[in-house]
Amino acid sequence: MTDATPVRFPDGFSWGVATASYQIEGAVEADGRRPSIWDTFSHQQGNVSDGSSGDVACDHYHRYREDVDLIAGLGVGTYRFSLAWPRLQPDGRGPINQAGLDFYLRLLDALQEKGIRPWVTLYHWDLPQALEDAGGWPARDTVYRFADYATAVYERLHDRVADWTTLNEPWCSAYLGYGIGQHAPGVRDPRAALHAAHHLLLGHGLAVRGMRAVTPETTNRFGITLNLWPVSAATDLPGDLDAARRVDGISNRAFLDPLLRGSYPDDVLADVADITDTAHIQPGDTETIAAPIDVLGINYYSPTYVRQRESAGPAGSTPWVGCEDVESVPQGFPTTDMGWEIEPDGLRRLLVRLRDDYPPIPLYVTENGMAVADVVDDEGKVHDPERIGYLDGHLRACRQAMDEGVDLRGYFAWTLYDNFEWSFGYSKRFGVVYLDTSTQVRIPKSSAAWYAQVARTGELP
Ligand code: IFM
Repeated sequence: MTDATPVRFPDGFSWGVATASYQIEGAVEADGRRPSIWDTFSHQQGNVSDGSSGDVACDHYHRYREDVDLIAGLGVGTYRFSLAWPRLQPDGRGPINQAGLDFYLRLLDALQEKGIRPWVTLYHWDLPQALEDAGGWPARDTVYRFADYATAVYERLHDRVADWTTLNEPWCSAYLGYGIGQHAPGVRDPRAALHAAHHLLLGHGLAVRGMRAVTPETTNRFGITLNLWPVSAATDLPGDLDAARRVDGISNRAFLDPLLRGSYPDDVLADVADITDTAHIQPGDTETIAAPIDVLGINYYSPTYVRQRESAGPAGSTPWVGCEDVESVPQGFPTTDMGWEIEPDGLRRLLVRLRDDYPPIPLYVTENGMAVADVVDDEGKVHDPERIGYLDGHLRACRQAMDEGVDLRGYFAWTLYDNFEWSFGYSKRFGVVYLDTSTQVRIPKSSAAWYAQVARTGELP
C-alpha cells in the first residue's frame, strides 16, 4: 500500500539505478578476461541453488547499448555499475588489459550520449581467481594488489568518471565469502573472515590514497558502499540487548568506526578476541582506512531484530562472526521473495543513526529494492505493485530522514534488470526490468514506469 501524501525531493537529488559486473555482463572469456572467484564458485556443484552461473547473465557485454537505452528510459541521471577486475587485470596484477578497458570506454561513451552520469564501483566481489589462489582477502598482499588495480584504472578513467566507490559491501565479501562460505570463494573460517574484513578496509583506504594522488586537485569523489542494518534487540532481556550490541558491532560499527572515526570499536575487538588476535592490524593501518572520503554509500534492504539463543551453533554457522549464540527474530512484517522482512522505517532509523553517531558526510542510498516472483502476463506485461510499494515506502523513509536533518543526496534502485543473484542464481528477480534468461528479452515492469516518473519529477506520485 502506498501513502497518499505527495512527497517531493529537492532539486539536485540524484536518481539512479545500480548493477554489478558479474551479475550482468556474461562474456566471461571475452577479450582476455580470466576467471574470478565467482566463475570458480558458481561452477562447483551445489553452490548456486539453480545450478547457474554468470557465464551469460544478461549478456550486457554485448547488449550494453540496448541496456543504456533502458536506463535512459528510466529517466535516471546516474548509473552505478562495477568494473570487473578480471577483465581489467586478468590475473589481478600487471598492466591494464586494453581490450577489457575498451568495453568500459564503449559503455561510458554510450552513457555520455544519453546524458547519464557514470558512478563506478571498483570491486563488487569478482576477485581474480589468481589472487584467491595466492591467499585471497585473508592475505595482506591482496590489499596492495587492489590498491594498484584501483590506481591504474583511475589513471585511465578519472577524466570520464567523477564518482568512485572502492568496494561494494565488504561485509558480504568477508563474512559470506570467508565466514560461512555462502559466497565465493566458499570458505568457512571465522578467523579468515575477520582478516579479510580488515584487508578489504585497508585496500579501500590505500586505493583512495592512490587515486587522490593521481589527481590531487580533483573534484572527483571517492567513497565506499556498506550494507548496514538497524539492529534491535527482540526484547529488553539483558542477553538480547547484548546480542544486539554484538551484531551491530560486527556488522555495522566494525566497518563504520575505522572508516569514519579511525579506530575499531574496543567492544568488537573484545568480542572476537577468541577468534583472532590483532596481529593482522599493523601500525598505521587504521589511519590508512580512515583516509578522508567524500561520500558514503548505504545499501539497505531489511531490518534486523535479534535475541540470544539457548545454545550456540557451530563456528562458521552465522555471518555475524562470533555470534553463534544469536538468532534473528522475525517481526511479522511482510517479506520479499528472499524472505527478507520489509520495514521502510528501518532505513530512516539507519540514516538518522549515521547522522547522530558519525562525523557529517554526504550519504547516498546506493542500493535498495526487493525480489518478487514476477511473471509475464498473457499480454506480455509484468505487473509488480509489491515492488512499487517497497520503493515508495523506502523513498518516503528517505524523505523523512532528510526532514530530520540527514544529508542524503541520492538514491539508486537495485536493480536495472533481473540478473544473477549470487548463490540464488536467476531464481530471484530484483529488477525493475524483467529478463527472460532464455531469450534475453527485456520487459520493463510496471515499477520501471513508476520509477521513471519519480526520477523525472522528483516526486512520489
Ligand atoms: O544482488 C545483490 C547485490 O549484488 C549486492 N547487494 C544486495 C543485492 C541483493 O541481494
